[in-house]
Amino acid sequence: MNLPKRYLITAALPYANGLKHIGHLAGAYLPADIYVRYLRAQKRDVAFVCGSDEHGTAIPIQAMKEHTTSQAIIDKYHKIIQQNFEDLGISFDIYHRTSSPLHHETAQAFFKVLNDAGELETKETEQYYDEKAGSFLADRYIKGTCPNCGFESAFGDQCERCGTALSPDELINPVSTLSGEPPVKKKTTHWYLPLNRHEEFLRNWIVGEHGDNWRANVVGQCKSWIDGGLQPRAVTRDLDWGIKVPVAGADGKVLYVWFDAPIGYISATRQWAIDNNRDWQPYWNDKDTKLVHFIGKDNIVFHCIIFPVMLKLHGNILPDNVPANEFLNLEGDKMSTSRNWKLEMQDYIDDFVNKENGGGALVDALRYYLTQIAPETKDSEFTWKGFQDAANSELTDIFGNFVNRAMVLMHKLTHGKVPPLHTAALTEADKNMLAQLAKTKETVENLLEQYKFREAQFEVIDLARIGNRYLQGKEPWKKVKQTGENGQPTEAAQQDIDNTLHICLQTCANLAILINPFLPNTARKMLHMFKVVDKMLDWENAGKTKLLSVGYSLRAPELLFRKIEDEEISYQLEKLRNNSLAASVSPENKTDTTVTAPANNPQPPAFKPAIQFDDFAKIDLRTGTIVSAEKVEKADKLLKLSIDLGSEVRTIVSGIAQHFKPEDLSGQQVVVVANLAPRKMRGIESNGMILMASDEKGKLHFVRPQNKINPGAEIN
Ligand code: B3M
Ligand code: ZN
Repeated sequence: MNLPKRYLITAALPYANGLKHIGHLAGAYLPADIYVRYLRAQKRDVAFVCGSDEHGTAIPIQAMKEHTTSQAIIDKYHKIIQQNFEDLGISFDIYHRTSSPLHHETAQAFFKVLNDAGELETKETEQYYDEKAGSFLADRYIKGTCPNCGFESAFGDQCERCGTALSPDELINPVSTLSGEPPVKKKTTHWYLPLNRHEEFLRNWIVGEHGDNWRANVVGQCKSWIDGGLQPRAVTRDLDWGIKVPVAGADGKVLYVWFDAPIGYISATRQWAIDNNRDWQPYWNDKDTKLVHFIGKDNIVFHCIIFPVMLKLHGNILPDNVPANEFLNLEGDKMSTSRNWKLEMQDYIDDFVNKENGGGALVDALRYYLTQIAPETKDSEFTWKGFQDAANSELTDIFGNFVNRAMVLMHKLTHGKVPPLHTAALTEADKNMLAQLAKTKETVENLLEQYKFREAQFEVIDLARIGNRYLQGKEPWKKVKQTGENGQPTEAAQQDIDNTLHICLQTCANLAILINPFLPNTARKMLHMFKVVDKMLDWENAGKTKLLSVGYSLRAPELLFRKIEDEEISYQLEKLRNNSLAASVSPENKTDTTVTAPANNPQPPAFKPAIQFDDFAKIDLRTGTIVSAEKVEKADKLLKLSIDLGSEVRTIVSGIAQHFKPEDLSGQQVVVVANLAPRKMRGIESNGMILMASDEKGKLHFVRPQNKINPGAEIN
């Protein structure tokens, strides 16, 4: 194999507009990290760059939602996301920001090179404009009725109800979300990247050069784009958030976020080089650099069509591969922020990592499962049960168990020391096991070089599985009973015990090296037990059979993993359902469905910020008695309740159908927030909210007076 001189590995820059979920992690960051850790163990020259994507309309839109500024949004999410990655062991060499001056400068210079060379076109078009707000409207800023499903709040780029991709012209009765007024059309000039001029180059490069070595889904998507005919693509926008177009007379215009974001890889590399006293240029200009973009499938066109054209025109190298992943679903459904059907990195860290001493084992458990189900060729699915099985049956019962048995037996049968190898006494099984080490190394290496992380990890676990089988077959615990006249094991028996444990321990050392790219915390823990230094993890050591020296005494074994309990899984499932229910009914109802942590996760949620008494006094809490209850049609979580509040009988819709049978409810006393503004749910007007508390299993209970009292009584 002809090795490149250096590697530049990028992972998609996450928008700093909200928390990122495990689908993002599994799609780009984790596979990139595994690959980079492998390259580093191979001592190859590698830079792993990433950072926040801080432009585009997504940012000001989030700022509107959170009633704050765009700057505050990017500052907030950049910090959280960066920390999340660090907590989960994603080992970027730099996590940069596209809001940095260095990036603005890099992106503007890039644009100028293309524009000065005549590689961009300008065109005047008509675009929606909000006269009241005095601003052009990005597609997302226009709402109207979806021509496809009739949903009244569809966005100008997409209907969130039926999923159809839209353009603002297709909306019926469009209004501006800035002022609520209907927008008008106004003329504006923009710069375009004429992709149509580069069709032949793209076809030759993607289909011709890489048709056989890139993933089929990537080549397929690109091919159908090119076959459909490429159009000039606008690379500027009328927007006040972004990188100013560096041309006279372009006031009020910024670079399109998808023009500047990939240049973020270059500016990140520049900043990394500055910080480390390196030269960034060869990483982007020298043909002997291997550039690999790790992304999710929704970013394929940008990384395989648009950015490569930009790079070619600018005189940079092109990516060698773009191993894009498909999507990760969650418990039978697509992950979605608006429907709150997701598992955020932050959630996993809060619930599993931060509560655990060090948390490394649980970081690795997540990394393990996400790689096991990596959507490399088709969409795949995260289920909590699957996570539990992966952690318990594979990590703990196979990998952890093998290492633990080898260590325990070594302490029992060979005085806590690495026993010698008696070559003359080697059995067929011993020889096969020793030969397996080199075989597994080669297989794992080949798979990693081809970005087949799921299979590569499988092979590592398989080595532990083979090790377990070997140890089981050799039965050193029985051999120790083959004693001679002195009561000690016979020489033959002791030699066989020595050989078995020697080979098992060398297998453990190999496992540490091979698992290191995937589960770095586990590898480190193993080093500690073996009392060896980091250097042992160098990839060139894999396959070797003399990694732990004979006579060397090793530490007592520590468990590498812990089992995931059933309660932890049911808690997560309940939390997922309740969060999505809260999103599907109303924000106010969130308190109806808060789940508290299970007993072995005893942290209740943090307290909300202090309020003044006057704030509290605004809430009108009353006792009520349920008169009747019925299920709401086509909503398996909602009940429609009639509640006697003394002076009137109210209708309240509550998300409690999975906790109570309607027929059990009449006569029950509850506490009602009586002055909550009415809200329609599934066409029924709900007038108030019932207070609930949830137990450690997530089951809901009514909060009510100690003894039954008159309905309508005030609660202070
Ligand atoms: N921020 C979209 C995304 O997070 C975008 C990626 C940019 S990579 C240069 O999916
Ligand atoms: Zn629709």
